[in-house]
Amino acid sequence: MVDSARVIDVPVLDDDPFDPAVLVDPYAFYERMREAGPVVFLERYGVWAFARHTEVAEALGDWETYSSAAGVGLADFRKEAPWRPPSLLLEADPPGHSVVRKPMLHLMTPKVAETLRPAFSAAAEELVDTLVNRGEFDGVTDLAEVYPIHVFADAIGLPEDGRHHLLPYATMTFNAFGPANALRDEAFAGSEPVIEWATAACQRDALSPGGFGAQIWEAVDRDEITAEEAPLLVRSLLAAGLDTTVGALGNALFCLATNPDQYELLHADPKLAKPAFEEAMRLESPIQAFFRTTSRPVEVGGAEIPADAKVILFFGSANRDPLRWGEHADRYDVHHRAAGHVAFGAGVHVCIGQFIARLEGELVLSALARRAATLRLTDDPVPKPNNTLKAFRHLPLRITAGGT
Ligand code: 4IA
Repeated sequence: MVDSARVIDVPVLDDDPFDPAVLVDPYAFYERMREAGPVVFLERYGVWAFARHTEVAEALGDWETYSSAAGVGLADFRKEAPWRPPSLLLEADPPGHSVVRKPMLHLMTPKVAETLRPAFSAAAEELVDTLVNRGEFDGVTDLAEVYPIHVFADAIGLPEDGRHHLLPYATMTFNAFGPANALRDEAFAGSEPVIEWATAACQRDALSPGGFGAQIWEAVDRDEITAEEAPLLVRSLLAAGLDTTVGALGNALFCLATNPDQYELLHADPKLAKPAFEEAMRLESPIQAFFRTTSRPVEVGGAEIPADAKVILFFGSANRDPLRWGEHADRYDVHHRAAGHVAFGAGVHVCIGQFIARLEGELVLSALARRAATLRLTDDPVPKPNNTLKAFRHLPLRITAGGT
């Protein structure tokens, strides 16, 4: 157990980062944490927190001190049983982590992502065509939720039947990283058929030939991974690859719709789609925070954090830290070089799907930019509170047709 923060010279805050009101608009809370110091203690949960870019990046780069094996949510797996068998990737440390990560990384190199481009591009063009013809649509339910479920589920080789379980499954996964609050309980209500479908979808016979899922199983034939590991690694794709990109696409649409001058720049030069997506990842990061657990006492900014302590790393705050990004850290700027953001993590756990996520973002934004002269909200966006993900439930949009 961790001692109380009294013995340590760190600011103590009584805020609840998992309060739905904070989750949907966390930026004032982040600013207070960053200004309070390099480390703060959140007394409600008895955890330390890093909200500045330097400390978050440092922790991500030091897996030996900041372990993932006790889970990357609030729960310490050594004290309470996780809701699912731990992920071999996310909830593991080297050397075991490295062994399974290697074949997974191989599946998703930038080169492999490029082979997906024709199919992913055709799907983006077709979907955006339909929406431009409609003029008004919901950026989340008609676009952000539709596109990844189509293209990435196809790339994995998932059965068509039951794909409606994918988002509820991811909603459970990401709420489960937080405390046992109402959000988590709601996500798990009626979860049995969802988990049942997801478990079946990870089996070899459910996955169509040529997809990422089938390729994971082929690694078993080459003795790179075991037959027990394969379904868990397929599960990682289901858990990590859908709701994250859904959030990212919705958040990027939000950034563009609320910054008409920036949309105008994108429309005038659709090649800005890539940096426009990256900047949205920085400013409205789908994954707002993950925990680590200290494997030893560690000194940070003059304070000592004991061993076996949970530390929450606020990616969404690091990505807006003025110490790293300057006084305009909160501004959406399609010309900004967002490199160095930690929305995909960093270090040994850095996102393996990042090239595919970026491809999806680029293709959707570029298809829009080439067809629509304007993109605006017609009503208030509706946020979708989640213990880990920052995303929208609805984004009422209007676009006017107009080529570049
Ligand atoms: C897994 C970081 C996030 C996208 C993620 C979620 C789940 C898993 C991996 C990564 O279940 O392995």
